[in-house]
Amino acid sequence: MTKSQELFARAQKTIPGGVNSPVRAFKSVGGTPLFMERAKGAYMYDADGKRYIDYINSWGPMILGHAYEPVVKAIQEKALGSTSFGAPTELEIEMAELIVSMAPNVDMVRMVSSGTEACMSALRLARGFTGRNKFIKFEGCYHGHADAFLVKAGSGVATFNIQTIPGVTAGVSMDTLTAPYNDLEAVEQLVAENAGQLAAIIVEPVAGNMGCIIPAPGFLEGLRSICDKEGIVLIFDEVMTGFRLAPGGAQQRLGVNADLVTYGKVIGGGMPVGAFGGKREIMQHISPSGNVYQAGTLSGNPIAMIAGYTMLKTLNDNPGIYKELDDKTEYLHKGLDKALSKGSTPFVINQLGSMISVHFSDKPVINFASAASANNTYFNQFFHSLLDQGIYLPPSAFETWFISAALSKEDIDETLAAVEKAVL
Ligand code: HOZ
Repeated sequence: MTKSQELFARAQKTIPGGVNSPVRAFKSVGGTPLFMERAKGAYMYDADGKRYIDYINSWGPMILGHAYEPVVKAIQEKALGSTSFGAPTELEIEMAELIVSMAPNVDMVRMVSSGTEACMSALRLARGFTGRNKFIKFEGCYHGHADAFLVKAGSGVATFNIQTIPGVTAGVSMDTLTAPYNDLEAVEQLVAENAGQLAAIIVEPVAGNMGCIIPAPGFLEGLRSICDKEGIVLIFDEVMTGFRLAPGGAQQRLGVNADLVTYGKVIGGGMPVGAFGGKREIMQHISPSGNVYQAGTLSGNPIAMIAGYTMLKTLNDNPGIYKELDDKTEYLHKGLDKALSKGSTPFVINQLGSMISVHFSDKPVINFASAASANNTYFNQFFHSLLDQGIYLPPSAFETWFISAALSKEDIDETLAAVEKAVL
């Protein structure tokens, strides 16, 4: 029995399913989740001491690799001055100023403790601002686990194929309208059928919770113009793309601005941090300057702030990192193309910047339906073969692989050699 197997058996006695977030449980790919002990740079080491090249990177935050020294040192120093005040600090202003300077079209920002909170609060704000209740989300997009978003959601909900979520009331979900990703016509139809009732359209500008799915040319621009015409708040969920695709996230990289943007993952440097921000005229409706209530004891927590600030400052001061990340991911993309072509199973590689994923499908993967119809049983075999060879991919075809700056060309070559073995 491995140490991970022992730990998993023990964990299941006191933690539901043995994990604190469902996708980690390996339930869809089968087998025992690996319990991690430590990580440095591009590598994670499990409880049995085995090394893995990491393509999850904590589901996105570790863009500079694990235990990035300046972040670790900043946390250590900050902790000496107390781990929480529940009162404002200058560091929070510095963080807000840095975010506003990096993100296009963000005049004001509110810090929270997770991407879920960020999306939940942005939706409440859009509703409070417009005085409307309904909103549109896209099938297979995941905006955290607040009730209103758990309708045709991606990530774990898609991985476990949960159609109806007990505890999410019909009353809450009836205001959630859904359209297929990349389908502007479906959005236009919903908007026409619900004229004057839509508070928001929320979208992952590059979808990352059904594998990686790229917005079709004109899709985001189309959403922008529908929202402008109808007075609907356009929310970009940049929890995955924010500060990853460019210093100014997907808004900057793809050249489309949202009215509100939500952040998580990279913004916390590995600590529990989220944020939502946007135009001043909307943001000032948040309490206490307005009446849309939103709060958090640990919001703006000093340790979380210093980790996130140090990470963002590094990215802001070294924009060359983005080119490096893109080049590495392109190299991986080309190599995967070559290695997977040696096998007989058709595949699709979707990539934008340092987000990439593989679907085993013979047709383009452009939305949830095409992601779900891929050969996900084959993905599970592929996943396990790579895991045995020391390559740690997300344990689901409905997740994106995230590349870190710590990953070397040699690591990618090692990965590609493992991919060749996996498909032959
Ligand atoms: N929501 C994350 C994937 N999209 C999973 C987080 C986790 O299990 O740690």
